[in-house]
Amino acid sequence: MRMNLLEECKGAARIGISGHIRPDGDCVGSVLSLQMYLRKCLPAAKVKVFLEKPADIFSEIKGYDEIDSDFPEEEPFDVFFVLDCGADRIGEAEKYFRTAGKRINIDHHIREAGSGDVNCIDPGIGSTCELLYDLMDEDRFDRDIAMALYIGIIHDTGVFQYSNTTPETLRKGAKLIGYGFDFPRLIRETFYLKTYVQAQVMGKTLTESVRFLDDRCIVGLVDRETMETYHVGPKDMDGIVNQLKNIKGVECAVFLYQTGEQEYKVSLRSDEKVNAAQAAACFGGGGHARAAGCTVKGAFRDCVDALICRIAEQLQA
Ligand SMILES: [Mn+2]
Repeated sequence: MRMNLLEECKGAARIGISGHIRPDGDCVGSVLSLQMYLRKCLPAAKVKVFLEKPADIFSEIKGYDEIDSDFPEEEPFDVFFVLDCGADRIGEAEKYFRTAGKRINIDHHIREAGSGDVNCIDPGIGSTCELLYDLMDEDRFDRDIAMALYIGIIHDTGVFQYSNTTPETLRKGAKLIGYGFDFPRLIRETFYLKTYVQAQVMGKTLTESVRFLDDRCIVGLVDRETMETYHVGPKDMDGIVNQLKNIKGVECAVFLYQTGEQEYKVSLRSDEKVNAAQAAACFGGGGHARAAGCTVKGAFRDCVDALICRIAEQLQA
């Protein structure tokens, strides 16, 4: 299960790194911390990150400006890393993965198998950054690496709030803030701060939300019209599902935004009773027990009915 990062990269002259489309804090933190770590430990190797352009709230992480989001043609890489997902979610970077000499997959999502030649998949760990922390040598950490790992950990644990936070997670967090970056500001600016329109869309979604199953399940929607009126995209809707979940009595929150005429992207958040990953898997999605996602197709009412039906089965079990 555990691998030796530097051993796996031994002799490699060209190393590529990628993560999932719509990169979140854990994805950006993990690809950039790995880039910094490999450059530091293997100075002879050329290390490069290929990733869909992340939100600019992450621009303070070292290496952000060097991220390649154009996916130019490149010679095959000796080693190619896929972090925080499988090779099916890396978008255009898949072409590098396919041709690489050695493929390495590091992830913490619930999956049947890794997609690499070497895999380190641990769904028992709260974030890919926490998993990378274990794979890296603490003695090689510096302020920039520590900050990148910290951002990933806070984003995937909801700032040490979700049940995926363990005593180990907190010990690692404690060690990381010892490097002296301004963590209260990072938490506020990358996790909590919203633009005015983001707050407006969240408010509108909460106001128009509907509860089902004796108010234990709540559904919120942002349709295309709203996205056009407010000029918001998927990145602007982060956090809405958590806000729905924070309503008293709600055991499962369902947030949908429209991606096509009859297509919706779904995020699920749940308490112990509902396994969100299991519900999402019914629609070809996945994730974690308490937080998962999928895409549903059809008329909105039918999509909601189907989702509620899966959740009801679990709530009533
Ligand atoms: Mn993650």
